[in-house]
Amino acid sequence: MAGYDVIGDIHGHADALQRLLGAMGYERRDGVYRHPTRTVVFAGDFIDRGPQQREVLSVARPMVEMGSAQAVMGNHEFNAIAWATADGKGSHLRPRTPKNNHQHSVFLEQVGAGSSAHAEAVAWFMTLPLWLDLNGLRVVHACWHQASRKALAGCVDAQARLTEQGLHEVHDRGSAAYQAAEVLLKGPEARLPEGHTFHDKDGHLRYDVRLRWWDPSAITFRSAALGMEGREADLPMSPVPTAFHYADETPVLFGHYWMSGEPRILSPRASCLDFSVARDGVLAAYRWSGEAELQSENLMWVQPEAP
Ligand SMILES: [Mn+2]
Repeated sequence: MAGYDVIGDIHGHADALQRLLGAMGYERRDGVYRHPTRTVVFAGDFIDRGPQQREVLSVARPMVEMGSAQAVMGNHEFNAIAWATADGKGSHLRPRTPKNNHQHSVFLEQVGAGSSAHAEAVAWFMTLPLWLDLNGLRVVHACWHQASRKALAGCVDAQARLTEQGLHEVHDRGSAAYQAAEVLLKGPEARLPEGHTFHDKDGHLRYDVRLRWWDPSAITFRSAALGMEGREADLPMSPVPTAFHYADETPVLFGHYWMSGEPRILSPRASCLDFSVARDGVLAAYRWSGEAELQSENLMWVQPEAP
């Protein structure tokens, strides 16, 4: 049985990444971190914020190219590709609006917008699969969802990598492929029952909630909604759509959700590894060795700053 060390969202924290690799027994030889018996799987979101985004790519990319790691695409790699790709109608797949430019500015400054390093980074992001179905373990950035994977069948190759045409298709708002990519890379949402809304932490009126899809006990809007931060009572106790609930035997690991507190397993078959290294948290990994049920004792983590 292959051993996989799955690493959550890194967001430009290269020092933490290298300390985590070192703590797991990876050694850098000829510029590439390797382990005698184990393989890293990156859960996506290498970039977007954090002080060392280029350095993160210069650690992760050679590992993937030399076979000591695999990786899936995060929503921020997806957005970076779209920002850099012409839509054929005079704009870009991610339009260069002031808001989108601002969101992307830290990456663009560090990599140099339009530089060869920028082009190389985007080309590498395009090689990342949207999911990995390994032997006994699954990895995806935000949500494993069979119907969404099926809806993307015409947009990806046999390794689940977006094709050039698929990339354009997943940016066609309203298409099934667009929705499916949103679910896998950004996570599922559900529309509140008629007449219900809530205000998010920025005071914006919301009609949809993000779902705790990994928790089989999250069956009402109130228990399933993420990020309510104390405003759960605003939500109804009515049943939530359960189409996104993960009920498969094969364990799945993912990132994306900015969890806080000490890393822990959220559910024996589905658990998040993003413990917010870019927001006063830690960089976490799960060391998998074939078990069907995920165990908290297999988690490892490091602080963003060296002690
Ligand atoms: Mn993410």
